[in-house]
Amino acid sequence: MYLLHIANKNYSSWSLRPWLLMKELGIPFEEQMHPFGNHDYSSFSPNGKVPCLHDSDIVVWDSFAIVEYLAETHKDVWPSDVMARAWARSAVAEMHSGFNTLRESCGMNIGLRVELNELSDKLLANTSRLSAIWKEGIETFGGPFLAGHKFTAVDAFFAPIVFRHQTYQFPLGETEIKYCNFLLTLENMQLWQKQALEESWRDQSHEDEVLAFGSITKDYRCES
Ligand SMILES: N[C@@H](CCC(=O)N[C@@H](CS)C(=O)NCC(=O)O)C(=O)O
Repeated sequence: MYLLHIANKNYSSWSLRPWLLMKELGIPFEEQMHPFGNHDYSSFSPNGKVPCLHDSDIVVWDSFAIVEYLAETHKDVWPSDVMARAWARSAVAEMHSGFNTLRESCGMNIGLRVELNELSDKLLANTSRLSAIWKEGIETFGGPFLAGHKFTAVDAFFAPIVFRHQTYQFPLGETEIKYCNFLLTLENMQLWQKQALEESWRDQSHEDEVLAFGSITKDYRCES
């Protein structure tokens, strides 16, 4: 049985990716939660970060590597169509190595609703590129998922952005907002969100990150 090490569901965008992918594809796994601030991740993860997947004595760290490891034995990780697969891999790679302003100024904090202090040019450049990728995927491959009619790794990689959009409401087009609303209806997105809201841990650095870029208008989390 796979063992997936993750951190707080409220904050850990990287943890969400493999968790959601495995849930959506029906790949059985156990999860182990390590709240930020209380644990030394290097005891189970070579780079001291989550997510980290253990499969017997094989250890795979980094969300992209985990997805590729799973793809070796699970054919539905990537789209079956060669063109959709090439597009999905490119979009995942771009997400994994880019969108720095969006990540920094709109950190994942699922329980909050936040009014951003400003929509900087750099943030708008990120959101407009995001819109272009999503629109292209949905229009080219027919939706409702980014690379066609099935949930694949590319949806898992952008799922944290869906939660970020729910929190910060940065500008997106009609097609992209429809995609966000659709992804939020998935049972496993709802399960992750429910568990995130039930967490009582707070990590000050993640809380401070939000306050550096905006003001909190609502907090749906249970009491800390
Ligand atoms: N590129 C890595 C990033 C992993 C990462 O930054 N994880 C964060 C949590 S979301 C972490 O473990 N932070 C703890 C630390 O840096 O000490 C991936 O895709 O898995």
